[in-house]
Amino acid sequence: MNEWWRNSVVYQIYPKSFNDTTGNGVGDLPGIIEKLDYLKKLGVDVVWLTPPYKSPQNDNGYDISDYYSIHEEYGTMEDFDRLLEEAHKRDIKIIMDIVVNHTSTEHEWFVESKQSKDNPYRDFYIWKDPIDGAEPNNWESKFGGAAWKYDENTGQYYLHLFDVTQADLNWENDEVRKKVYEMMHYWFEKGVDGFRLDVINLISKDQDFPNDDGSKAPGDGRKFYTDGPRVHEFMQEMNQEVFSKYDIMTVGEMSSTTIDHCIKYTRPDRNELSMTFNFHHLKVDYPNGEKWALADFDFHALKDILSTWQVRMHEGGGWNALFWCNHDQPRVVTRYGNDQEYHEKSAKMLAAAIHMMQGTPYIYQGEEFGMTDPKFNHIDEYRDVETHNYYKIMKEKGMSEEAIMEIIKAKSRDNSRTPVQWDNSKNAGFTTGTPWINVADNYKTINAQAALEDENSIFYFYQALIKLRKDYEIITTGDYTLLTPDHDQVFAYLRTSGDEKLLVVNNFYGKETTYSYKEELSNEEVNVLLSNYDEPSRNLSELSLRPYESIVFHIT
Ligand code: TEU
Repeated sequence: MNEWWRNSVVYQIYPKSFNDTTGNGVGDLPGIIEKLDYLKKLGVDVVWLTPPYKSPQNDNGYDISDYYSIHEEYGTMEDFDRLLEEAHKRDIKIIMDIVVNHTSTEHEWFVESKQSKDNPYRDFYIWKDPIDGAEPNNWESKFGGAAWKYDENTGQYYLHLFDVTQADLNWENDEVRKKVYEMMHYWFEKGVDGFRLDVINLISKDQDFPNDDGSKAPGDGRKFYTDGPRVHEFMQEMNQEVFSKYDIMTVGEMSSTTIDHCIKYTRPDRNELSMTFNFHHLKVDYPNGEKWALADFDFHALKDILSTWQVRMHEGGGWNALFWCNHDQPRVVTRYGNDQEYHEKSAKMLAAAIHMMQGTPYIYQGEEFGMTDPKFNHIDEYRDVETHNYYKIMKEKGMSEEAIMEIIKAKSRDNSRTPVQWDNSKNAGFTTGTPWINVADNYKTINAQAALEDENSIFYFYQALIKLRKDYEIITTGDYTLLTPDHDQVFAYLRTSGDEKLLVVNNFYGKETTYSYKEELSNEEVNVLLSNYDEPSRNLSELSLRPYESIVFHIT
């Protein structure tokens, strides 16, 4: 099998916020075509498009009402075909985000399903009788509140693990699976190069639908459907029926998963997926596992989690997707870096820290020139359904407006959804109209054009990292060892392949520090491949590191 995706770099586009060519304030597909040369310059191999399908947009497209058409504000199917063609001309592949755990309640299957208990589509979704006049169990929606919604008309509840307008499909139903595979073929026959599969590890539910007694925190029901009973069987069937027939890549988004499961999902001989996203390294700033609360990130936990996944996935023959940012996460430079004094240094350091690991790196739009959280102060500036749900929940709990907004400012998914800052003109060059969500204030200084004009910019650092992956096979294949489990500031690791080594040293803080590479060095040649400062120290037995300094050494 040709596994081109192992040394590829993927760029994620959230179309709504990428580039608007019509002036309606919403990004569109022609806007993506306009920027393909920019992406080519950056050097990425693959573009991942978050869902561009027809949708009422309650969850910005993750609520699909028709898998076979393009959301009107984004353009037409002709625009999509042109995008695919223009991307391919430039040797850029396109992978589609596909959401098959649930559909919009406006999807025709659900519209039919809720008509009556004996409708042929009834069993496409998960309907249950009330128990003692209430919800069938105590599972919670990931966006807050109960995961069940009562339907007056038929007297039953339907399951929605996300928004109430996102009804979970019933994967036990053979007909559902058949329809999903049929739809997947449609996109592959068009020529798309792969899929990112939304929350794909949640599709198989424990058919007893038990109450969660909370004995294993969190008691929200997730243990009864996360990496559920038949999930690997379904993935193998999907692979057999669809993926195996094309030269494509697949990446599964895995909510609250484990390493053992991710090895199963991605070990080539099991024929499931190419790679998985997991989120454990992005929960080290969740106090007691709670997203909606504030804490500094736990640096030791971060090193430990990333390193454990590196080592165990490698040993188990699995494959990681590497990333700091996506459309659900705050911007990493604000979160684990410093978006003020050390904006440029910390953005570059974070980039090197993740890109030199084993796996396939993902860059989220704007990350390549250091976009930050917008730090909106008022709830009216936020658009995200999850943010608004939590605002209500925290209000009901009696939390002060000020305390709520401090949390939302740090945690809202809208942190990554503000328009891409292309230049310093009005609305950052994103739109000539009124953007659907405000542009961050710092667009006059942090923007793509300024980055392109400065040879020392974050953009060119990402470009260099992508190029290193092409030039040094060890980045794709080498073993991984964490060198500094106990250092309070330094995350240093070694990649090894035969006699060749890559030593990657990152100072994660705004204070100077030192690091000593303990290995004996005799005749080896030591070269600096990349650094975010001029003239980095080369004395490996006593490296002095400046604030957020990052150095990649090649030792042969
Ligand atoms: O996200 C799934 C998911 O579990 C999260 O990252 C989610 O945003 C988080 O739990 C909220 O705190 C995927 C998509 O990436 C996200 O945008 C969708 O809203 C969600 O699925 C539902 O389709």
